[in-house]
Amino acid sequence: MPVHNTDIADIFEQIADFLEIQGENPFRIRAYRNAAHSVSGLGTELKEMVAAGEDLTRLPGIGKELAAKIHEILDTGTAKALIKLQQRIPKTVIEMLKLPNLGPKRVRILFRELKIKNLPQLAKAARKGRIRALEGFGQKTEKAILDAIDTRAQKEKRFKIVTVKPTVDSLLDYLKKVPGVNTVAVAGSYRRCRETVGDLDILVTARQKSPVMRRFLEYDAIDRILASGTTRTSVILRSGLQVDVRLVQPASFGAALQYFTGSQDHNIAIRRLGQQRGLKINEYGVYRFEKQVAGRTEASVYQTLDLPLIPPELRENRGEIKAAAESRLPQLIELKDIKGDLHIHTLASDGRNSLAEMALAAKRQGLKYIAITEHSDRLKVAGGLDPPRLIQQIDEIERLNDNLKGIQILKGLEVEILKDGTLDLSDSELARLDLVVGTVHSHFNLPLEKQTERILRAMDQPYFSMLAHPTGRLIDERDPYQVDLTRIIHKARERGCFLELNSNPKRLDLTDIYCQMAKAEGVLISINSDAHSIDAYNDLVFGVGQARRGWLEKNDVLNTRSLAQLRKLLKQTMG
Ligand code: DGT
Ligand code: CA
Ligand code: CA
Repeated sequence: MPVHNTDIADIFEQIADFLEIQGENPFRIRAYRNAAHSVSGLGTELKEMVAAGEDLTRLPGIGKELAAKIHEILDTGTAKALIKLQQRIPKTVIEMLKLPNLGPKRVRILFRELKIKNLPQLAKAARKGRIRALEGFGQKTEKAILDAIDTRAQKEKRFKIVTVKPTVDSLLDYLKKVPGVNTVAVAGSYRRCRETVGDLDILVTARQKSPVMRRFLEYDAIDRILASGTTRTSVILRSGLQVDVRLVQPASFGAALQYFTGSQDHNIAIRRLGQQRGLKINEYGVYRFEKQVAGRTEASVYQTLDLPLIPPELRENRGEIKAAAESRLPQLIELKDIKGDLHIHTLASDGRNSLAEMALAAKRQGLKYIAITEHSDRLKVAGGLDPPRLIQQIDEIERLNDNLKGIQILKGLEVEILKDGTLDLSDSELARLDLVVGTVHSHFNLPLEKQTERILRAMDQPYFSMLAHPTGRLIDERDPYQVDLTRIIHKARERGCFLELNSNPKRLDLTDIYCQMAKAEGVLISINSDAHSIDAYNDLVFGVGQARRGWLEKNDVLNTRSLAQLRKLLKQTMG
């Protein structure tokens, strides 16, 4: 991983925090904080300055010792000084510093006197009334600490995109209908298609005297109002989701949309590019001296930097700005590019609709083909198919294919990858199928090496087309199992098989970074719904969103191919 200035600044800040909790010399602490400030404000990457042989001690706030630390961090990604401090004080102690009423001095007392190491322990001690007894605390502080922890917990709760989408749709619709409203747009992480969102950021333009802010306060799902003003209103909905609505001037709309779409890292990089050209970029516009030169549209903001509009899903400061400058932005995949769905269940295993219903619903969605992939024998809890039932289903699919127009059904199976990496059915049984989708549904707790070897072995079986939901994670419910996806991706390339991006909004693995990695290796991704009922096809949009965050283009995705092309590609994985 390349080390950026922000990483270095972050390490310096952490060192300062630790030193402060230890009660070290204030001058030393200040030196680290100054250095962090100086590093994060630099226009050039330190990495490049060092490569060019520049003397870092010429930078403000950087003496010999700190320059050496910068070299160390650039070389190793971390600083020994920080590691040493972390051994003495748990990292979670630092989190307590972020509460508004706790400075380093108080955190030091909590840690030393009550051995409190993290926020949950802090909350517990506060509830038991143990904190008020400490020197310099008192009952009022104790209560303030508890309140702060509660607010924080609320703030840190993130919402899956699928639970937020209906709210967004209904809220946008509601606001658009208010008299005088011209434009309503959602920004923030929602617009960037992140898999979860912390809160919603909505922007509105309206004619003067439009009652839009007042009407927003009457929206029926509101639980309480956090702030209400003429240009910004913040509320918490009954679901617990926070919504911020901002009323902006039309001349600033593009700048506000750019700013509030984020990500923050992307914005910082954009602002810095502006500074290099003598431009000030903020949520109101782009300014040269005091004169506004852009901001009515988002494109106009990027244009002042000679950049094309960068799709929101890419705005994570992961190379998108450089790609834009070099006219190498990807032509991101769109929902309409998806021609079929290669992971579908029916009543025969644990789905809720029949084969014919699933096929007809797919056709209504505009899909050209689907693959039926029931669970295999050993997944009894999900109605796994034994060989005779599989043959029965194959016959049924062939009969349906003869009668259906406009949609073709492929014969597949979601086969269990057993603990030793073999598959749940024999080669001769699998050979009858068009595709085999391998899955891990058991032994989630194997150590990294074992789990990886297990899956690699499965991928090496003669009949193996695709690895389903490659990490098994369920957002907020189950962590990914330990697996080395880099090796899995290499294997997929070597073997010519495919990886699934599972569109179920709880899953959405592959994640964006691994999509990018697979693309770089030339491994095709299949964006599947893993449908268990006809409405699950609607989830494909979430998979496409994640794929866009992973820079995927139409050509990087298996199920954008025509049926004939797809059959050819699948055949290569079978036998
Ligand atoms: P979330 O809500 O946690 O899922 O993530 P975002 O990205 O929606 O973050 P949020 O709601 O805190 O702020 C929306 C955008 O506004 C964020 O992506 C970038 C921009 N923004 C907010 N605060 C700052 C800031 O302090 N500096 C900069 N440069 N941008 C900011
Ligand atoms: Ca947000
Ligand atoms: Ca926000």
